[in-house]
Amino acid sequence: MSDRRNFVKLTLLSSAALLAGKNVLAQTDELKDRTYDTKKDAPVVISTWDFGQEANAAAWKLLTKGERALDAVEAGVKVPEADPKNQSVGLGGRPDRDGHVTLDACIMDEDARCGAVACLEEIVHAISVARLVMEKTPHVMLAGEGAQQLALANGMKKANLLTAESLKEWKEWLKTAKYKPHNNIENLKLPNSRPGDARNHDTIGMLAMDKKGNLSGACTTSGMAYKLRGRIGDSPIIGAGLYVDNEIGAATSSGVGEEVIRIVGSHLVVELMRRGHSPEEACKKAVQRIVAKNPNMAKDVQVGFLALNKHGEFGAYALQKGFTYAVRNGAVDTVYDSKSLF
Ligand code: SD4
Repeated sequence: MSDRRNFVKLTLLSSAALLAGKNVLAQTDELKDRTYDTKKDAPVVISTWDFGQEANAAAWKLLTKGERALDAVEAGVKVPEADPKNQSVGLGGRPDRDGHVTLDACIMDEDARCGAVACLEEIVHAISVARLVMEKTPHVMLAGEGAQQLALANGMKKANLLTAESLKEWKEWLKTAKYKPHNNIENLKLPNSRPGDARNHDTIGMLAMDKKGNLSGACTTSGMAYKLRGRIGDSPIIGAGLYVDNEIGAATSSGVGEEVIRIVGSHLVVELMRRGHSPEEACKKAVQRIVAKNPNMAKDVQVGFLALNKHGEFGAYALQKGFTYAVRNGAVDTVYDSKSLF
């Protein structure tokens, strides 16, 4: 009996010790991980591609007035969404193979609140619908008709997103109807690349830190040109196309979404920053992860990651040459070339 009592006591004690040990470990890990807790360069806004510079300007106006990063990123990405000449975001986006322009977008704030829309049609500002999902529904993501209903119920208007230019290109594409999502770099001649598929995707992902040091992000796209009807990429998927952790940093991606989803890319980049990597190192490691998973494919597609940490430091890395990103802070208003693996 007493043996049994001792055994029970010992078991309880060791479980308690183990539990305590576990907690101590978890806490230590957590403390060690929290590298970033200051805001050196706020405000700052960064976004993917050259056209991010114009979007940054809109975000910058709000950031310098002391507005929330969330408002800034929404206002910022609305610029390319409304630009009919930008054929990869919002109005004027290239359609799917059946001729429908379908939009994917997501938004995330400093409290890890987030909203997303996928396969949204006939609404220019997918990002604002994503924000509606975040703020007006108990959900994180709405797709298709339901997303459009939410937009219409909140006063947004339907619009034809297929511009004459995108329609013309699509008709041209139909002649061969070959889906080859190689690369988004016009001047890069990959072995299998052909006119028309070289520049078929250019999402805008934007990350900002406001004067209070709070982070938010937004990502919006018409997705891969001539995709299958119903195809959803990484851009509306929290963790893949965008992730924000206000204690550490934020990340976003552009390129072939399937490859980003496979490694939950943006979340991975943020977690790598949590482990102490600089934004550029974190992006590079995420790109390397893509290659490790599929070395043959990786040579033929483009993926770029962009990251901002809680110090206001930023960085990017891509699979292929040609990925650019725009930065606006107190010191610069510039477009940078990202480093790349290949
Ligand atoms: C997608 N990631 O739908 C998007 C497309 C993109 O540069 O970013 N293109 O897969």
